[in-house]
Amino acid sequence: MGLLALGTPLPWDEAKKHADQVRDLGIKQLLQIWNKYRKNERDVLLWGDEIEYLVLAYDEENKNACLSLRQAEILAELAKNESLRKAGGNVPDSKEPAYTSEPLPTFHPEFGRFMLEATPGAPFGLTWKDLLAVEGNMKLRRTIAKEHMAENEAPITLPSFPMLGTKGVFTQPYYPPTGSQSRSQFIPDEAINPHIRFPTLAANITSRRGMKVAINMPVFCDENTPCPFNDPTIDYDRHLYPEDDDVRNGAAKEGHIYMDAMGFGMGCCCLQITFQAKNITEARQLYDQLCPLGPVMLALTAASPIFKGFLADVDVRWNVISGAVDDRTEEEKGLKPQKDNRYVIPKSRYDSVSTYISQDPALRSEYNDLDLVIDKDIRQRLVDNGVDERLATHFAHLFIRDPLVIFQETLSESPDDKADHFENIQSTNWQHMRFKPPPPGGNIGWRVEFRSMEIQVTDHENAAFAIFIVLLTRAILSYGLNFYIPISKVDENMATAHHRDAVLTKKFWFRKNLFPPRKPASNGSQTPAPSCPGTPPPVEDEYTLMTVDEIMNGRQDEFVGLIPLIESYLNTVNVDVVTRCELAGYLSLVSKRASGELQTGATWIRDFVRNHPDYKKDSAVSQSINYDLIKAVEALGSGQGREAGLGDRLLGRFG
Ligand code: GSH
Repeated sequence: MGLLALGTPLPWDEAKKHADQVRDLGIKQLLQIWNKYRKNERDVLLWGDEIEYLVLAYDEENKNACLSLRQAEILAELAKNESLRKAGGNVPDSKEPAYTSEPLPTFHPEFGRFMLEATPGAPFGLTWKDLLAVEGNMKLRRTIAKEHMAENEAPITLPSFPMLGTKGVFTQPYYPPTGSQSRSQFIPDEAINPHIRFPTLAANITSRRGMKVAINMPVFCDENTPCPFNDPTIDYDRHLYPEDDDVRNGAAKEGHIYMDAMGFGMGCCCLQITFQAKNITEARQLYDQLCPLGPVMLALTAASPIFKGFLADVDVRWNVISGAVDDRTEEEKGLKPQKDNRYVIPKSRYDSVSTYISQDPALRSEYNDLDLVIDKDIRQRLVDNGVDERLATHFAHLFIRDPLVIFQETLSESPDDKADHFENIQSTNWQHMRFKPPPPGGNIGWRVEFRSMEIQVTDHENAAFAIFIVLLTRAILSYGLNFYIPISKVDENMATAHHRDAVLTKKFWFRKNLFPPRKPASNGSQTPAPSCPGTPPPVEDEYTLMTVDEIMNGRQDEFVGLIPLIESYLNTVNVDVVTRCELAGYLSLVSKRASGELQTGATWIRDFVRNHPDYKKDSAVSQSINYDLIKAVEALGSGQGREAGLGDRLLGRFG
């Protein structure tokens, strides 16, 4: 989350009148960036991670683990200490230890007023020293966050808070579930970050789509779960807002956990990795090559089996967020004939990527096999101004969306040397990869963000997945690896990743041969090497269904596996023994998650609930189960409980 602009936000009825103007200014800004930075060259690949936390508040008297709504106060405390340190002063009356790592991590707000986000403070490089510093830096972030919280508060890294939206008390302080911004039956507006961007986003999504968001996740049917399952927490008789009619008009589906607010989605936490490439070409290559990995890594990092107090029949957060910010109208969803809207749009704003963008000859046109909805005028304008067709198409696709939050003041300011209008559309296209042009005026390059992974309970796991992705990018660039499959298959994989225990029970489309064709011998002979392709094989022959185990660990002689591939990359570079051992530990965690030797967070949490003495085998997660679960999650996150065997199945006995 970057800097949050301030101003007077327009309600949807006003904002929509300025949508074309914002798009126009946004493209103008994009073209300025393109002209200024497209030839940028840098040598160093930099990267950084973002960790999102839930802030807990325990009510020990009632044995209740709640969400603390003190985000603003905690951030203010953090900022106070940070600025004092930057000024070189001591922190008076502070129990703050002298941190040795510089620069210090930085903390940011997120959508939930119960969330924090932390970044390393400065990007990591690619030295082994930097790679090995990742886990320590993540631990430091957790420690610093904890030190700026009240005694009964703690940061935890869990993608979704199990009790969010339940009937009991799940926030501190408590607020009844009302509020004109979300109009939710379950989550009070007070649980949203009060910065005006967030309530406005929530309200304008509802206004734009013409009803509240409706998120239905399948319930996990246990022995005593009522069947058919009708979510018992829905109040069909509430008459506070016109949107209360939604449930009377069938918004809640049988057999599903029903959620009705943006907070259910954007209140979830993830682990994101951003890479700065050496130039735009490399950024486009990384964007494409990491794209097919998105769903696989979602399944492998699955850690969200509970929503609104019920065990779900899914393990991941993705579709909850997708539904939580789906601002499409009935017309755009193709449910009504087109009258007021311009397009039928197959996906939510938060969804999987729909088009590859690289200029790599390995990108066959058959891979971009979705019927992409684009703004043709915008594409033409970009092409007329020198942007190549592929990139122009990518942005023309993002720009089919309306800007959701427009600050009145920005409409009359000069758009030059800024990116606010461009970012208005770009950063509310929450796809599983993001291609990020350099912000004007700074020294940041072309970046790519990998966004699908779920946050993990411990920093060891978070570091393992971050390091895995970083090493994979190294292998991709150094071997020129090719992960392309038709992008429609990536969509299919995204749906597959949601299945309970997909990591062990499902198969994902994946490319069979990752290596580029061998180049003709450079001995002057004109005869191509035998493997040099003439006519490429049919695209369908290039990919097949594989388990996550096969993708990660390999399949006999047929498929090399990503971890052996990374290992062979490490064999080609100069790594000292100690570093190699440490890296092996991280890779081993990823490998064992894929093989099932270790559990995903989702399976571990599900087992914890199902084995709890208070669990009635009816899918319901009670306050007492939640309390014990959260205590265990917090203990693991802060490095405790291992000697008692807590988390062995998640991390391994000696992990
Ligand atoms: N927490 C989300 C997840 O689990 O995938 C990702 C974070 C996110 O997308 N946050 C929203 C946002 O707009 C908050 S409304 N972030 C800024 C951005 O995407 O540029």
